[in-house]
Amino acid sequence: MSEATMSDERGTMNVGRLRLEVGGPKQLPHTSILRPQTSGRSAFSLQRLSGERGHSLVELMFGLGIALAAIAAGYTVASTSDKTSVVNDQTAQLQQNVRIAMNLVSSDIKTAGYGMTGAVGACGQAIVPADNQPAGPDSGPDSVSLVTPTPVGTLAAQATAPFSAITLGAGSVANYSSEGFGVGSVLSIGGATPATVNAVAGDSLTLAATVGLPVVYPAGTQIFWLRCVTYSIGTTSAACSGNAPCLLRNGSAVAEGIEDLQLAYACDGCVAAINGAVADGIIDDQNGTSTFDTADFVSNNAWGVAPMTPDKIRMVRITVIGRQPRQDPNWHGTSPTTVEDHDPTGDTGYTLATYQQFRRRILTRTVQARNLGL
Ligand SMILES: [Ca+2]
Ligand SMILES: [Ca+2]
Ligand SMILES: [Ca+2]
Ligand SMILES: [Ca+2]
Repeated sequence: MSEATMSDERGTMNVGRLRLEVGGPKQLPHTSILRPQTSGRSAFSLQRLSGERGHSLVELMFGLGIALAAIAAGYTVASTSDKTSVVNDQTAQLQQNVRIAMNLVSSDIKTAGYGMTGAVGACGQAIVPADNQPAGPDSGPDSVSLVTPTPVGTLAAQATAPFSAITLGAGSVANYSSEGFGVGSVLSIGGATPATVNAVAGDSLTLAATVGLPVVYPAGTQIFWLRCVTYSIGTTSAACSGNAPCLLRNGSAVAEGIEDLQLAYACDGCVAAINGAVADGIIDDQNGTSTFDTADFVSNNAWGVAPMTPDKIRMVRITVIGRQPRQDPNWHGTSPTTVEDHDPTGDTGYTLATYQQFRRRILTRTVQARNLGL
């Protein structure tokens, strides 16, 4: 404090004196003190000049010091501000990535199935869980496969049962053929009637079976293509087409910076001791509390042994963990968080120091599967 005060005082004094020097004699007022008197004038000038010459270097150095200090302070503020700005941008991006991933997975789970009446591609059921390690604690992310509807077009003309062919709007088939739409594709007509494509000619589709129900679908009815999609986590830059990790949907990166996906399932009719494993519209009470709570979601199971099979799933608890793409050596984040049956400290290559240098966001959402058809 005392040093600062001294500096301030010296600065004020010196600044004043510097001004006197810079202003020069021609700016000085014609006061009686400075008014020239032949001999006195030269004495005054010599005295002033000699005095000023001695101080001006010190003053200059001091002034320079103040200027440098001011510049350094300004640089420090600007540099800190830049770093804060970068961190804020990355945090906002992280939030957005986690939300994108959650919205994709949760919306597909909500519509999983969509009136399917048999296997769709690799999906034997509307939801096919794939816990990382079904027999015990996980050492990585889960994946899940789902039957999802893609609207591919609308009926070009009314279809009145019985019918075994439909025609879509011009260009509909061409729009999706590159994605694999064609012979063998499973359809849902108007979200109500299932069908399978047997032959394709332009936008006319021959169906594998005749729709015999007494139904009429007017022109403009939406036709959905049911596909089995798989969500998983990519861990290499090749898989993610850029920075790893990422969320993959059928092998294509759909959200950056997603490190973990964990899923737990609540089911009805999946416990032999509860209502004889018959679904009764009430989520089975896994922990015997007589209330529906978080422990009624099953996180560690193969879902391959009756009665705990995928067709009994009614709700899904989804957790998405995102992290910033780059490590921040100055950041020492929270301790590793166990999500569902995945404790990251058990992962291959885990070290606490590295783990803590990533900023993370965890988002959990519970969704109801509404369209389970089987
Ligand atoms: Ca798991
Ligand atoms: Ca497990
Ligand atoms: Ca039940
Ligand atoms: Ca319970």
